[in-house]
Amino acid sequence: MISQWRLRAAFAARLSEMYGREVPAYTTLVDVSREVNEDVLRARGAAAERLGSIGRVTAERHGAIRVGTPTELRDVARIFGALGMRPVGFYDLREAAASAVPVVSTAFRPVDADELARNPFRVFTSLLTPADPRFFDADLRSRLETFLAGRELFPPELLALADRAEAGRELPDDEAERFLQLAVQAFELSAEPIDRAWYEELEKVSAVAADIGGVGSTHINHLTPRVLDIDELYRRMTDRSIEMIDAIQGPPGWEGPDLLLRQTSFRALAEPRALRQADGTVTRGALRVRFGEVEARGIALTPAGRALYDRLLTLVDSQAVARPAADRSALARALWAEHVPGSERELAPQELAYFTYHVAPDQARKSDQPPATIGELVDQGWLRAEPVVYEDFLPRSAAGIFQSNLSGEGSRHTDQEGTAYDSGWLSGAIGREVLDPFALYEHRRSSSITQVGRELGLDLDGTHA
Ligand code: OOG
Ligand code: NI
Repeated sequence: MISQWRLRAAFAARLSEMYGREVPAYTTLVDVSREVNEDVLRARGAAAERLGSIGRVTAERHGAIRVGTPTELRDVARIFGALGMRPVGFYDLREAAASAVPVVSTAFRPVDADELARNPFRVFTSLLTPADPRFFDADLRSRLETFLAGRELFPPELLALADRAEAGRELPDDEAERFLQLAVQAFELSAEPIDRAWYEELEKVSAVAADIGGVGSTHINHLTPRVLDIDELYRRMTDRSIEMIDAIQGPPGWEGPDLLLRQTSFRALAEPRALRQADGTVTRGALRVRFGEVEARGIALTPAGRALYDRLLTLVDSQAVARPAADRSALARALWAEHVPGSERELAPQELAYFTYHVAPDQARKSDQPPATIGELVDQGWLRAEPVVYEDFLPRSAAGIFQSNLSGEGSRHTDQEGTAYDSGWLSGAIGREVLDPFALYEHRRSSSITQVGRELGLDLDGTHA
């Protein structure tokens, strides 16, 4: 029998192997990431593993896929459900991007701390929004929906195996092997010719719409390794003459602890694709859709911490407008130094970031009687505070990643009212509850407090003070 987490780890590893064959520059990115991680581990020792063991970080990947209909999304949820991954978070990239990115998204990922520690594989999953009149008029919408309704992304055998794996939380060896083969195959780039006129009609509206609805299958769009020093990674990739996008998305590099998520990517590469012309002949063309991305993960922020992050982003925007000659990342670094507490010890009491608490060894205690609050228990050596890793995504960064890799801006009818979608709507479309990331982090924090309270025989109310 192969357990769910081993299926997940095997799927991530095989997808990585497949993607490396399809996009060789990805392999370079993985190699450079590994070198950077080894150097950071050597230089910083145990501190390098504060946000995850080197084993977890080395194997850690996120993928990105894009689908066209709620039915396709439900099938994706069954496949990831087999791997112990649940939809977490709602991202509206239609609002976050300046170019036309007509999708709403979630991320499938494990949610329990021990499952994340075993293998945190996650997939950013986007659903096309043909009903949004800012992008699609009634005629195009109807032809697009008809096209999408006529394709099958996942064979019934794959879905049946997925259901069995999810229900039993494991699969017999031979079925696991079949499941993995079919699942990886479903995300390979198809050799099927693309109808050129249809693809180009959609591309005028949005390159993302063409990538999703212009072809008869889906594919993995990128696979992202995790790196411990993304500034160093960026320099080393640039030294190897790999053209990176202009900036690292997310928080600036700074002296304080890593927070949330920093990401960057190399530009989408021209890949050979078969194109069917209007006269029926098939020619070889090239499309630039798939790219390589890398990320550094930091500590998860509370709603207050996240509000501070969002406010600082807006401040950077307005300062950059006022001073067009200034270096954007220098502006961001200065604002962070001014407004964000520079250590874990300060972030916790201000309740800006999530930590879990653990009883420290007896010899660490600096007092005979345990004090009454979490903050004092930590200060007096009774408890250790461990940062909770940010396991999710950032809409502005995701939009930036999408956008910097699009061939054109697309178009948008700004006089039209956008169709409103939210997490509840997406839950209905998937037929599974889209979980709230803050609630998951808060649950980890509060259950660790309940646990240490029990171990020390104290009645802790859960607040830091
Ligand atoms: C997804 C882009 C967003 C991330 O890491 O923020 C993303 C896509 O290109 O389909 O992957
Ligand atoms: Ni990504």
